[in-house]
Amino acid sequence: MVIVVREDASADERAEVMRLLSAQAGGSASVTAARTRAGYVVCAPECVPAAKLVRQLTALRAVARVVPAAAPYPLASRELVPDGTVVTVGAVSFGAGAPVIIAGPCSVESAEQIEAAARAARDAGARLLRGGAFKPRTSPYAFQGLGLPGVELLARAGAAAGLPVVTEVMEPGLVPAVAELADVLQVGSRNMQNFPLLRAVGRAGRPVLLKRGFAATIEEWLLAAEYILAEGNPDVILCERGVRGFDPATRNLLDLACVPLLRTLTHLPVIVDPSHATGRRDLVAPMGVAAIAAGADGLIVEMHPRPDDALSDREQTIDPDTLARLVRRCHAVRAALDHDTAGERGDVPEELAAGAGR
Ligand SMILES: [Mn+2]
Repeated sequence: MVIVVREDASADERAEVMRLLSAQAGGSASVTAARTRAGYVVCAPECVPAAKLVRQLTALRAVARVVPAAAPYPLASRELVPDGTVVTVGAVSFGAGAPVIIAGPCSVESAEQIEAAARAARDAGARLLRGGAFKPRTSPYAFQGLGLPGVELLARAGAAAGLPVVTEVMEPGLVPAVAELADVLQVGSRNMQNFPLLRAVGRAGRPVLLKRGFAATIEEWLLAAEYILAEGNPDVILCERGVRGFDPATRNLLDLACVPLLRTLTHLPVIVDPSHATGRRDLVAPMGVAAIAAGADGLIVEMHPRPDDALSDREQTIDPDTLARLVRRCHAVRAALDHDTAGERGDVPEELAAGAGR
């Protein structure tokens, strides 16, 4: 369960809530406090919200609300923030309705390349620029990325094009340096359960894009998000990027069912990466559109000014024209869905109401 504490509660009053819950949890260290979207909360995942305990808690002046969140990830659970969380990056909002497309190359390769990619991404309608500088490559002999100088090139190219930037960080020790330059910190699929890294990005003061581990269950993924939230960082965006399947025809198996499922389990925004999920550039746009149709809040897509020259992941990298078409289609799909939802609310647009009788 989670207890939302009144903003004006004193330190003593907060301590009283902690004491009561710790006693219930058998003195367990699992009772923690964190600042969240719902306010200051005390989180006691092992406490059962029995009637007597709820009565004792609600009698305390400090307690604003008792949330009986039964999920093992109470801070990420939908119950805590029923309306959903909107994560804001500069002028861009994830989870506010309009799909947000993030685009850019797999890797930052040079100043010229990332600047051209930034302009192409902006002109195609993307709202954030991606680019990897620390690359978790399967082989130690594959291109490993430019490191911090690469993040600097990315930040400069993003600023010149007017786009915030997102990049992966792999080591807890590098989080502060990358957070100085990047607007969003990405935790990659291979690092989803790197717990020291999750704690470090939880303290970094930047929104975090948390990719799903390629063999992670939804619950493991949400528990990884919980690590970040428990450190006091409320700005987590989940990113489905495919899980390992049995068929090498596609690089991974894109789990689109997780998008509407997550909507019921968590208040966090969800985006989809159709590039790593499919591994094939001809599948990126169709599956990107499908992700928006499934209710995703956005996409992250690999795009390169000259895809065939890309130093990494060129098979799944689309060109600027394909990106522009994809962005247009995503907005068209979302508009069509919104139109239909208006019908569900009873306010059917006149031209459709007239047509419905025919
Ligand atoms: Mn890549």
